[in-house]
Amino acid sequence: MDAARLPGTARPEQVVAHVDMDCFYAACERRREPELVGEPLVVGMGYEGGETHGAVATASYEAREHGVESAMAISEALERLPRRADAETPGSDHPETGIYRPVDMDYYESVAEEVRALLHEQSETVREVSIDEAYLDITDTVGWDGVERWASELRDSIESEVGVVASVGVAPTMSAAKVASDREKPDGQVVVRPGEVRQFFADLPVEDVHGVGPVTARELAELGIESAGDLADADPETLEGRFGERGREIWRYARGEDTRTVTPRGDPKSLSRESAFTDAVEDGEEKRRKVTTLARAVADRAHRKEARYQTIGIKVVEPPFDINTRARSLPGPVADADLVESIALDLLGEFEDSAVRKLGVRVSNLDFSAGEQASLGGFEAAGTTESDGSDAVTTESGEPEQAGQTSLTAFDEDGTPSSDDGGRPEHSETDGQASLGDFG
Ligand code: TTP
Ligand code: MG
Repeated sequence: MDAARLPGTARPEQVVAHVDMDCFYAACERRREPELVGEPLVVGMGYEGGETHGAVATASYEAREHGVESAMAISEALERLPRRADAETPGSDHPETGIYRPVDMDYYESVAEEVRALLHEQSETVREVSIDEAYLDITDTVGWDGVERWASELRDSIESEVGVVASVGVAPTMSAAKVASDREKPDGQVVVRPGEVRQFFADLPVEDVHGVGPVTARELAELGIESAGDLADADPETLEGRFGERGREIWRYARGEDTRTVTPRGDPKSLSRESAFTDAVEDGEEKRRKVTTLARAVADRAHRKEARYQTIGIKVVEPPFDINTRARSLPGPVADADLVESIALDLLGEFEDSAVRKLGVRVSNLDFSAGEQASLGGFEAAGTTESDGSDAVTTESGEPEQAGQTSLTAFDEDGTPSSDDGGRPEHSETDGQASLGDFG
């Protein structure tokens, strides 16, 4: 059967590539520290050298052989793969040891930026879905002929020019391309041609079907549906009865039908950075230091994206989950790192005596229209007015959000929920991956 001509396939001729870096954070660490190549390497979020708290952001493939995987507690990872230094102490009976590193999002983001630049040379239609993956519509730039060579050259250039390793999947639909990029990881590529999509899915576990998470997979298993092929052959009415409209949707995906086309994202609505303390902090100086660092990181991000901002805000999380946001709007859009810092610090003043477990800084009301820098005139006026307490500068969204209702990553308004990977925000401009939640 020719999957490309199934009803519901929008552009039969569409050629979609999905590019996903291999053990991305670990690959970044290896890029700047080549001695780590070939070693079992674990990158921990909320982890600090020598400690046992935090969670695994990613593990190198060597570390995965020891059962270490993303989102596992560092303490558990350490049981499976002891830290190198620990094992060197006399009496250790662990011959196999690994190296642990804390996350460094700024660095990974800069590496991701280099990869993105390279991808944008390949096609005008690139959709970034997370820090390390993107879809490319290569219908016009590559087509089906020679697509294997294209994928292989792309992987080579990512490796030689950026210094990280990518896997690539190419298929007529986005969902098949995504599954394909995962099939031969690491350092792999898989091409699924039109007409092969349904066969390609047939033997895969049902979790590989777009829109099927672990919960749905369990329910499907109860119906005797374990492979994508089983799902494709199931009665759509029965599925609809059980799962509603989504039942028919996953049935279609399992049959290789996917009408989505690769659409580049619009500009983000806000940019933010946030960071958690290991234990709640009361010390004013320490809080100010963190906010200063975050403010600089956000201003730098905005600068790289050529975005000006009219609103500057902070997020303060008090234990256990009290999320407070404060923001101040300026009379016009600006681009001034010092102003981000001084307003963020000023807003933090209200929390001078609070115990704080997480802090964030955000700029919003973004303006991408002007390539040139904002004139400082508007700024200084704003700054002055602000300290005068004039109406020209307003404080907004001063209401504390309800504890437990807002996820810690909700600070990022621009994150659209991902339909690609079980709810991880697709367009997170925030620090770190949302899936790991908080690791205070
Ligand atoms: P992934 O692409 O899912 O994982 P990966 O690149 O580490 O490994 P793979 O070779 O299987 O693609 O995620 C990209 C990065 O996102 C990953 O390097 C670290 C981060 N991440 C988290 O912080 N938490 C998570 O739970 C996951 C899955 C990823
Ligand atoms: Mg990856």
